[in-house]
Amino acid sequence: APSKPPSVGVVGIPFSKGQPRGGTEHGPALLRDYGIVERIQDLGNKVTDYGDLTLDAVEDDKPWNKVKNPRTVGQANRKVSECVSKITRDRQIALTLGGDHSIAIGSIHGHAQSCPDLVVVWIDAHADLNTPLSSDSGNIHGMPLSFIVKEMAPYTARLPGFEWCQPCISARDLIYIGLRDVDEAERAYMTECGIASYSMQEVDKYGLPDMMERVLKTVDPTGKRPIHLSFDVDAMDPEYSPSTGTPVHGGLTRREMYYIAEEIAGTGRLSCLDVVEVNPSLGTEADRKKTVRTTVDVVSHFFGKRREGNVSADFKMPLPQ
Ligand code: Z70
Ligand code: MN
Ligand code: MN
Repeated sequence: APSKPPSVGVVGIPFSKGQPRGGTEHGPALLRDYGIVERIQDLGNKVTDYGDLTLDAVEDDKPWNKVKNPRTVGQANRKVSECVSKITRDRQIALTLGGDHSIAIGSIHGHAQSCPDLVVVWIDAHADLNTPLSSDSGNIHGMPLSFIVKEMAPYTARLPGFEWCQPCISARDLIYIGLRDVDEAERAYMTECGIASYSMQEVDKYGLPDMMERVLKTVDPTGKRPIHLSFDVDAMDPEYSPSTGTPVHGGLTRREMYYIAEEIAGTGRLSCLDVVEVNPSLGTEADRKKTVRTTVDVVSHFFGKRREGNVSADFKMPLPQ
């Protein structure tokens, strides 16, 4: 176990151009207003808040075939990469507050600049492995991993705005949890490249304890490598996180996410956590509350909160005089 509590660097990424619905650019404000930074601090972590990135739309950003906003998404991710690279180089855990899931391109890329031996755990209802050629929607938030995984190079195309971006992880260093809405091309790529997946089918089959043991053994049998955890809140069932762009029924429960988060925290190797696809503009006020509450609760378990209870370093036990 690490002798001193980890130090965390938080950055907001107010971005929505990887998908068609406005609102994810307000994700960071919603999470901050609900007290996400204080919650992590109160667990004994040293937190540095780097504020929100300033991300502008590129003018005359014409679609590339079906792909929307390529230059805007490319330029934003270049900034995300630089920021996450800096945070993780200083040995802080990076916490990125999205924003839609396209921001994981920059987040993983930047993390890999500082920690080239990282592994990626991708928790999502979707595989986000479409290429600019296979995508039906043209939304880049459904494609981030196609830019990042080396084995995807033969199947994909270069996009304007992404000249800076090179694939930086191997297919064997990526694992999915929670999938239940995977496109045909994505399934074919996963099989071709040999990407391991614990879809909801495997969650049901193995149960969480056995599954998490397999997840960690599969990507890191010796238990030494830094973990990049990309958490799309639509991995959870819409009952818990309704305010997101593409809710899919049959997802992870709050309790299952607590288990996953506590197991990941227990490795002591979490090095970057993306929290993406919170969209405060979708649903009712009650939906928004539910979503932010669940999300912040889950994040607190990634940063040390345990259901068995926590004792802080400065706790003084009341004793009889
Ligand atoms: C579909 C696509 C997606 C999130 C939707 C959906 C992708 N496979 N990802 N919502 N978070 O458009 O490529
Ligand atoms: Mn996603
Ligand atoms: Mn998703």
